[in-house]
Amino acid sequence: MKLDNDSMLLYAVTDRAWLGDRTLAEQVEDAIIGGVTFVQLREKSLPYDEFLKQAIHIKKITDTFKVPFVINDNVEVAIASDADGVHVGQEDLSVKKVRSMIGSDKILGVSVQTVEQALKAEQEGANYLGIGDVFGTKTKHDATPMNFETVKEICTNVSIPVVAIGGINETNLLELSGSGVDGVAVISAIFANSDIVEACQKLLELSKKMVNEG
Ligand code: TZP
Ligand code: MG
Repeated sequence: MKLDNDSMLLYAVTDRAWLGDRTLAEQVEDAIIGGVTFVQLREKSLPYDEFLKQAIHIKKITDTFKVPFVINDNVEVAIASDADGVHVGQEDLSVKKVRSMIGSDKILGVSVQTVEQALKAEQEGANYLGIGDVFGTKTKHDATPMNFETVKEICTNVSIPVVAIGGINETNLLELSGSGVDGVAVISAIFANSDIVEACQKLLELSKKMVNEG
C-alpha cells in the first residue's frame, strides 16, 4: 500500500498507562476527533485474546473515521483483526518476513535508528518509517536517542514517508522544522492529556506548520 504523506502528520500511539477512568476506545475516538491522521495500537502486556478484542474494537472506530490503523509488533493480531497493517522494530520479525505474512496491500511501518536500517527497511517493503527517540522520551525506557543530523540524513535518503517519535509535545514540535519528517508520532502528549481532543488539535496545527516550514 502506498501511503499519502499527510497521513503521517499526527500519528497516535496508544498506551494504556494513561487510561484513567476511560476506555482505550474512547480515548482513540477523542484523538481522531481532535485530528489524528493515523493510529497504532501498542500493547506490550495484553494476552493474545484481549489484544485481539481491543484491535477489533478500535478497528471499527478507525474505519468509521477512515483513519489508517496498525498493530505494534503482533502480526497475528494484525491479520486476525484485519487491521490496515503492522508496525515493527529492529528486534521484531524481519521486514521481509512480515511483508510475506501480511501481503502487499497492507501497511508496514518500521522503526529505524540509522540510515542503513532505513534504506534496508525501504528496500524490503516498508511503507513508512518511524524514527527516534528525537527528544528524550519518558515513555519507552530502552529508546535510543537520535540526533537531528541523523533525522535529516534518513529523510533525505528515503522516498517513503517518515514520522518522528520520542518526547514530542506542543513546546518542542516546531524544533523538527527543516528535518524533513512528514509528521510526528506521539504517546504521552496525547494520551496523558486530560483533554485529548484539544491536545490533538494543537499538535496537528503545529505539525502542519512544521512540515510546511520544511
Ligand atoms: N519509540 C521510540 S520513543 C517511543 C517509542 C514507542 C515512545 C514515545 O512516547 P512519548 O510519550 O510520545 O515520548
Ligand atoms: Mg516492536
